[in-house]
Amino acid sequence: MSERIIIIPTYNEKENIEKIIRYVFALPDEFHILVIDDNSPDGTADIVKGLLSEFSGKLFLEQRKGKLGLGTAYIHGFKWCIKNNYEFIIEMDADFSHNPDDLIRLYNACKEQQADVAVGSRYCNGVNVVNWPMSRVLTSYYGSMYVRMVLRTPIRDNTAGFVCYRKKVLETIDFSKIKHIGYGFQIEMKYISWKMGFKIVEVPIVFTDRKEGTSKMSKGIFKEAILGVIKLRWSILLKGIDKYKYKP
Ligand SMILES: Nc1nc2c(ncn2[C@@H]2O[C@H](COP(=O)(O)OP(=O)(O)OP(=O)(O)O)[C@@H](O)[C@H]2O)c(=O)[nH]1
Ligand SMILES: [Mg+2]
Repeated sequence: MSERIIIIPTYNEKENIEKIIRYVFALPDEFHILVIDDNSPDGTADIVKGLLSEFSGKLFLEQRKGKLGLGTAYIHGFKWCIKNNYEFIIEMDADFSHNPDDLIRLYNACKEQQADVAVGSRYCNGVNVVNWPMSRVLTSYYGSMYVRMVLRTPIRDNTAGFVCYRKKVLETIDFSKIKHIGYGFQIEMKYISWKMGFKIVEVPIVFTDRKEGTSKMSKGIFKEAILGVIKLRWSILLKGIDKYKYKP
């Protein structure tokens, strides 16, 4: 039984999913993988199903009925990982933008530096993004600065999707209170963890644009984040962080 697991949400990732699964299982350190597929029309889930017996006991698949968004996919995965008693729960994209070789550094930041949340960060030392068009680099970089200003957090890469959480962080958060589904979800999770007093460490990573498959980013996801951070700040100022605490 591994104490660490990666959640990979997928929507139409047939070009990437088998490669990334094989890559992770070929790493010297053991990580389990949970794929959350939203009924991808390109048959991503069938590819995963074809690998389940080969990687029995360390590869898992959860299928949802349709495209319900990244945030709810992760929440579904978090609940599954808590139930199955994993101590370190890592978010990672399927498209190789996050280099699986960095997984161990995220894990070590939690295990050895006693972080509760380790964020794979593009903006620790300048900008570490490869192959993104300049417009997207600027949007992401200044977007993250905007979030820092509004929320007054020390976190540099607020929209990062390569993150390791200790189980106790996820057990403390009441997921029914998380409102965002896109980038806003990543911002909200980090902000709430920080406000609750958990220790957050940023680990520098290089983020590379996807080579295969297509982006699921949309203008709606972007707008949700812009307004969402202002609402989030106000909500916590007015109602306090306790509203986000899970009460069994
Ligand atoms: N289960 C599920 N996965 C999703 C959904 N939307 C995106 N994903 C997955 O979430 C990860 C991140 O999505 P991406 O499309 O790579 O988003 P991005 O990284 O902002 O954009 P690009 O890298 O430009 O494609 C990928 O593994 C997607 O397949 C969704 O609604 N449901
Ligand atoms: Mg991507």
